[in-house]
Amino acid sequence: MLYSPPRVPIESSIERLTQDYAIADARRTVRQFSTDPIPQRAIELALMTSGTAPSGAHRQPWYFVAISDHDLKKRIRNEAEIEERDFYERRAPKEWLDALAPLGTDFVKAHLTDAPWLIVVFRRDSEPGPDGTRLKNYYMTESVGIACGFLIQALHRAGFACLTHTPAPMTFLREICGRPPSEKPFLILAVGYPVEGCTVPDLHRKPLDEIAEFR
Ligand code: IYR
Repeated sequence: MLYSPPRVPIESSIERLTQDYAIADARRTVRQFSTDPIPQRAIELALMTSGTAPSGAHRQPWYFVAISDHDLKKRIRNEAEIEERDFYERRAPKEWLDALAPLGTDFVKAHLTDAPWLIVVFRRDSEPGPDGTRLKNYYMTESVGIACGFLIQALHRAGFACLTHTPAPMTFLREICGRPPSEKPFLILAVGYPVEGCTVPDLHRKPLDEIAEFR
């Protein structure tokens, strides 16, 4: 199939990239969410954008369970806090706890019930093939990671905040969401508006010359 999008004049490309960078640079991960609702249509549209990500052999190895039901969110919070308490109080090495100290995180995960939406992202190891066979997927982690990047940017551009949360282990999510063993929980994305008076750490982003070089 022919693909020939119109060529964008280079000055327009630079202008768009400059504007896009300013928008992206204004994004901050938020840990304190308002309970104000967001309509399902907004989440549907962001997920459609996420689903345009490139993937290994175009197998699209992602699946999203978007949850606004309070009881389900509460179950996820309860299970996550059990794991997180164990992490903070027993499993985490001192070096890791020191790295987290500036973020001020602990095992209490209020965002899991405050945020109007939790998007649980699953990584699919295989797809149904012909006659009951299974087709193996490829580069699942890379593909799902890219899809999550698309999703986070789409939500940010729409004016929503989010928090990527990866309780470990996350297997309880498969059961709560009723997903099959061929899917692995990848992350939980809490989505909403920052609570009034929300604060974020005063962070520094590495400048270009620390993250890239040109030869
Ligand atoms: N999953 C834990 C710990 C945690 C780990 C990293 I790396 C972070 O950037 C933030 C938290 C938690 O959610 O608290």
